[in-house]
Amino acid sequence: MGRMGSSGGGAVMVVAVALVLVFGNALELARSEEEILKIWPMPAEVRYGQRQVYLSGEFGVSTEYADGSGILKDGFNRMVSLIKEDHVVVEANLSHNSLLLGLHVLISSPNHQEQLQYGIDESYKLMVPVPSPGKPAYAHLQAQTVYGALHGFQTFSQLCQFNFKSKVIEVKMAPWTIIDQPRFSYRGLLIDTSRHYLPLPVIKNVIDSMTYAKLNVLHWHIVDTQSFPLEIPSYPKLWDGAYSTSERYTAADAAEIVSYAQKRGINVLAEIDVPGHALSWGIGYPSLWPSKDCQQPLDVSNEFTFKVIDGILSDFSKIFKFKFVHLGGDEVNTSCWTTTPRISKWLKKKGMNESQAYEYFVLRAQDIALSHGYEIVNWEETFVNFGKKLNPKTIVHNWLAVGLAQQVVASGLRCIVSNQEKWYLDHLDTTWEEFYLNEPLRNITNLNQQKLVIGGEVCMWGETIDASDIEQTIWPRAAAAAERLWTPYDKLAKNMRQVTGRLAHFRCLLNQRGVAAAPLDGFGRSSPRG
Ligand code: CP6
Repeated sequence: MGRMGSSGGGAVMVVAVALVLVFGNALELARSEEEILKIWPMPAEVRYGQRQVYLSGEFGVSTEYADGSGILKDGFNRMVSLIKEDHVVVEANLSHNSLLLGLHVLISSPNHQEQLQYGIDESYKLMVPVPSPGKPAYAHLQAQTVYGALHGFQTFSQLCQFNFKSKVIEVKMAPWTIIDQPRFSYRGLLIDTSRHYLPLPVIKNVIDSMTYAKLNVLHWHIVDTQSFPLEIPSYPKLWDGAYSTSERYTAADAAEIVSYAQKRGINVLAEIDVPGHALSWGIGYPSLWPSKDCQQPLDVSNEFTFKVIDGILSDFSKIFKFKFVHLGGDEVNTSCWTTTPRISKWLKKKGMNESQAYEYFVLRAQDIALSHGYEIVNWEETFVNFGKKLNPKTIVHNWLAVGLAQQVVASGLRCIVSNQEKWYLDHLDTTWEEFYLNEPLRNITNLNQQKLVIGGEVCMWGETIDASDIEQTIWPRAAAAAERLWTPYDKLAKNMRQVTGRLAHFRCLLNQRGVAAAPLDGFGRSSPRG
């Protein structure tokens, strides 16, 4: 409730009182609705009532779906433990009049073997009835795919709470009907394991926390200048570039991360950032460097460079099943190419200047990725420099200019929005409100062009964070972006006061689930609170 400030003249006061008498009730209702609907991100359509129902002690899942991979069952079990939050729950029984026996799940997709992939149907419909006294009933969840059902589980978990008096799990404001689907198909979070190694349990925790906010792509910026932690069987000396013998991922570890994420409805977008962010590759294979004292970008004149890229992407194709791979291409300073006599001679022979050589490199890397069945994501510099020469399957990843997406989609290419002023989590002074208000379709009015913006991504670059503080730097601000990417535009709260209460509640929920989300007013970890 807002407090009333001191009022000016008496007449103003009288009018104000009259207005409150006439409209006060309506305003009050509107506000309490926002306070009550503590679901994050806000679903597309929500209807609710005023009754209270309880989860039976035997609350279980029932379905006709042949859950061979166990995705549905495991998802349900994770949901139940999220709901219980480790409390000692007393089994609700028939003395609780409105008892929910379980959740009945209907998967309507004809293809039961549905693989997780970009663009799959993530919609769901959730109904929580009010059972009549003495006649327990089931809640119902319908989805086209198991991954839609997983989102439904997340929403259901947010309707439930532990009642500290009766010690049972209750759902208030039943009956509920929620019809939901994401606004954008690509809702990403970048992690960077080159600047700081992130242990596997940390990455798994990040994946779990993403599911709470319905994010669905983990962009794994695996290697960069600083270190090369991943085993590449085709070129086994590459991970000589790891920080240490233990700060590494085996190929099997990477496959395990992909499988862990997939089971939770999250695709993994693997990145190699070539040619400008690849110095660590040369620790094991020094011939990839222009020279011993000028070590990046990767040597454009050396066929071995492209052989190694081919080997990496060949190994990737066995592990990273997402249809996209990220080839970087940002921040390329070509001076090592011109100052190294061997390479400068090669450039002259080929009749290329530095910028043409950069283009040659990026396009050749694209061709290699295509040959392994991938579509390509590249950072925005490649679009700014080469425009329509990029393969038409390229997705341009915006990070610099606000408004770049408009130019990308006007040229017919697809775009992912991550502009650094708004969606860089390592910028500790960017507030959650700024994350929330960053609109991916800004100034894009043409419907066909809007469809080319496949979504957005918040970026947790690793230079200044590690396992000790990654969670509180990601959360709760990533959640603000997650609602922007999930909730229909016209349902997004325009009034930041209304959204604050809901996000504060979600942040508490993250804490209760063991995620070290920072307070809303503390933006990053170390920024002044204010
Ligand atoms: N590493 C790589 C980075 C960044 C980029 N690429 C980056 C640049 C500026 C800021 C934050 C991150 N650390 N490989 C740019 C896409 Cl402010």
